[in-house]
Amino acid sequence: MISRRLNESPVHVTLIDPDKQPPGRAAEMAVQAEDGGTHILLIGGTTGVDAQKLGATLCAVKEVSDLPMVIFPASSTSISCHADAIFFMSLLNSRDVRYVVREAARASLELSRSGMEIIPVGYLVFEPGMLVGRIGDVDLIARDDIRTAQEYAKATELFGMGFCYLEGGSGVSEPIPSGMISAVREVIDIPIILGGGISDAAKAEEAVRAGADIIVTGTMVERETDIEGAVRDTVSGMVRGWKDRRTN
Ligand code: 1GP
Repeated sequence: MISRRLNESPVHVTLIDPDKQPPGRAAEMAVQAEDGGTHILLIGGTTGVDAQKLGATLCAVKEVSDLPMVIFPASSTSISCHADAIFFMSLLNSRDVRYVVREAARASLELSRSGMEIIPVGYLVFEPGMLVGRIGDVDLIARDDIRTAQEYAKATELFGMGFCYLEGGSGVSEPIPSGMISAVREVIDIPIILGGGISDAAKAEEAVRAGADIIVTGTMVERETDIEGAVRDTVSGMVRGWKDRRTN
């Protein structure tokens, strides 16, 4: 059960976007991330990922890695029988009802028949949001608007979603501030997934210390030549942050 793994802390997730490299390269990245100690592979991207591209990357990765593979869907067509699980997501602060619920509803019957593990995730996008902010027509949460973030996060929990995903936007220079993460942590008990701008161990450590349970890194893995080393350092930073959090 991937949800059970995600409920342990801290969990490092490597995001692989099938639109960014050919399947063979994605497989190499997965092996190096696995050797560095990542726990889960998240496969998907905001644009340019059709079912064929998604399936090809999942198949290539499956041949070389035993890590659980979770789909990070962009729409109702982001489904593949080659994955182990899928984030069943609602982009709660989108202005477009398609991203709040319509795409999820469209996928729901096929998903429930697929046998794939379905992981319900409330997805909240913060400034600057980057590509997902634009494509998702997001009413971005300001980085210092603690009240709005807490309200959305609490709604995520009250809706019964298992995970609250705080997204700063892929490729952003700085992750969501630690003060914002800890403010969200104060009002919910469900695990917090944090993504966007985690580019080194220190940032991962700070985010986990503040209250993130699961860290997603994408750009770091795309840019690094030593993926294994970068992931290993990031995981070590997360463990340090987690120990501090437990003792404070
Ligand atoms: C996925 O946004 C994250 O949610 C990934 O962000 O590419 O900045 O690691 P990075």
